[in-house]
Amino acid sequence: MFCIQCEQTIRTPAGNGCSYSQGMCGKLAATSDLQDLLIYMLQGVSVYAVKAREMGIVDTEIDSFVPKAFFSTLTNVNFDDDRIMAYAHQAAKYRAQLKASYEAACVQAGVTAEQVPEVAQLVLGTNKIEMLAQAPIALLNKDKHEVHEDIMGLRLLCLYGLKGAAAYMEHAHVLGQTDAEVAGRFHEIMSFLGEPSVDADKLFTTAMDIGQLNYRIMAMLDAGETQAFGHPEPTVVNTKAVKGKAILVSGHDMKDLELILEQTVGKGINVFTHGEMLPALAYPAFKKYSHLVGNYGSAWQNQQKEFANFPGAVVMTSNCIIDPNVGSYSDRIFTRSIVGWPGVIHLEGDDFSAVIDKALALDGFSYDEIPHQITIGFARNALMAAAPAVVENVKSGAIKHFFLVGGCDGDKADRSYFTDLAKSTPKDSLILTLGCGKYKFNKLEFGDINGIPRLLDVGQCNDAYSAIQLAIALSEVFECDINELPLSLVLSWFEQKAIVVLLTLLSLGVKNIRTGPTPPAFLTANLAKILEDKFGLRNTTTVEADLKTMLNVA
Ligand code: FSO
Ligand code: SF4
Repeated sequence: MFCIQCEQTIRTPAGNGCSYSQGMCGKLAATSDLQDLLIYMLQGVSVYAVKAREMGIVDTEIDSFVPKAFFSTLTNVNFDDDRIMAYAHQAAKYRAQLKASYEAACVQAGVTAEQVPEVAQLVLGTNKIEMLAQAPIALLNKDKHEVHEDIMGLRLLCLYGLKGAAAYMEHAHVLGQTDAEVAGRFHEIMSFLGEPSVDADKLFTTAMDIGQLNYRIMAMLDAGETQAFGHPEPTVVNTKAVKGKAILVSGHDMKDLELILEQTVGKGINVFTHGEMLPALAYPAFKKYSHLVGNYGSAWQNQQKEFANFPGAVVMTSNCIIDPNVGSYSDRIFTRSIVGWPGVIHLEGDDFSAVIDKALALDGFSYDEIPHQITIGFARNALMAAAPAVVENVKSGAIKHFFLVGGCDGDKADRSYFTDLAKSTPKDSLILTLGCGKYKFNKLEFGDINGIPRLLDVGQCNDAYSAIQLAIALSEVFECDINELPLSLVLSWFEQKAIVVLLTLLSLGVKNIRTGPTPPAFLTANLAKILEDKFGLRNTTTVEADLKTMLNVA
C-alpha cells in the first residue's frame, strides 16, 4: 500500500506515507490497494468518456458514477473491500459500454478508433485474490525511483485535489445538480492523471484547473442546497441532549436528513445533527420539523466517544467514519451512499425504517440537559444581508479585520492552534468559520460588534463558496483586490476536500493563506517554496507570530 492523502499520514525520515500493513486511519493495506485499483479503472472509464464525447456521445449515468465511486476512496469514507470491488467491477462494465459506443460511432463516421492508453485496457480480475495481484500497476508511487519527487508531489496534489472535487460533484448530484461540461472537464483531468505525466508545468496548470473546476462545482452545490432547502438564516441551535428516543445524522448529505425527518414525523423520535450536518439546522426547509431538536457532539474524530454515548441510532451520510467497533456501536450505526464499514448495515434507497426501528428499540435520552445555545447560519445570503452593516462598521473603524478559519478538525494536540488563534483575535475583528474545524471553538462566547456576532459560521467546508462571495462583494464595495482586504485565511486541513478548496482559492488568486497544523506530506520542500513564492502560501507557526503578521499584512 501507499497512501499519503491526509494530514495524519505516517511521516518518517525514511519517507512519508502510510505504506505498511495499515494506515493511521485504520485502512488496511488490501483496502488501500483495492482503492488504487478502483481509481485506475475509473481513469480508464474517463479515457473512454473523453473519446465518446469526441463522437458526440455523453452518458450522464456514467458521468455521475465516476466521481461517486472516486469519492469512496477519500479518507475515512469506505473501508469495505467488497463495496470497493463492486465499484471496480461496475467501472469495468461502464468502460466496456463506452468503448462499444465509441467504436460503433467511429465505424458509422468512417474513422478509425484511436488507440487508448494502458490505463483503459486492464482486464479486471474477477475476485479479490486476482485483483490484489493486479494492484501494483495502480500503486500511486509505483515509478518513484524513476521520477523526481517534485513530479510525484504534483501528481498527488492533482489526484487528491480531484478527489475532493469528485466528492463535491457527488454532493451536488444528490441534489439534482449536474453539468455535462463540468463532467467532461472532470473526465479529461481524470484521464490525464491516468497517464502519469512528468511535465511539471502541465501538472501545475492542471492543479489550478482542478481549483477552477471545483469553483464551478461548489457553485452547483450551493445552488442545489439553496434551491432544495432555502437560504440559511441566522439560527440559534441547542447543543445539549433532549429527553426521548433519538437519531443522530452525521456527514454532509442534507437530502438524507430530509428523508429521515419526513419519515420520523409523529414517531416520537428526536433527530440531532452531528459534525458537518450542523449547518443544516439553519436552512428554512428543516425548520418545520419540530423534532429536529439540535446538534449533538462535535467533529468527526470524537465520534467513537460521542456515538458510544448517544443512546440512539446513528446515520453516516458521508465522511468521516472511523472504526465503530471501538465504541461498540456497530449494531446501531448505518452507512449511506459511498460510506462503508465491514459488518455495518449499509442502506440504499429512500427507506429509513431500519434506522427508525433501531431508534425505537433503544432507550433514547432519559433526561434533558441544560441547553447550551450557539448561533449558526451565516452563509451567502445572510452574509450579504449583513454586508451593509459590516461595511458601515469597517468604515467607522469598529471592524478592523476579518479572519476566515476554515477546514477540518482532527485529534492532534497541535490543532489547539486554531482555538488559541480564535481566542486571541482582537475584539474589533470578525471570525468566519466553515467545515468541522470550528468545533474547536464554536461553543465559546465571542460577543458582538454593534450587534454583529463576532463569530459567524458560514457552514460546511463546501460553503467556502459563500465566504468567497462575501470577499468578492467586500472587494467591490471597497474597490480593491481581494488580497488588499483586511482578511486573513487560515485553513486547518485534514483531507482531500480541504485540498481542493485550497486549490480553488489559489486558482482565484487568493494570496497569503496559512495552512496547518502540518503541511501535506506529499508536498516537497521545493513545491512548498514555489507555492510560497507564487501565492504567499505558508504553514501556520505560532499564534502570536502569525497574528502579528496577519494584522500587519492588512
Ligand atoms: Fe470535516 Fe471530514 Fe467537511 Fe472533511 S467531516 S474533515 S474537509 O470530511 O468534509 O469538514
Ligand atoms: Fe494514511 Fe491518511 Fe491514507 Fe489513511 S487516508 S492510509 S491515514 S494517508
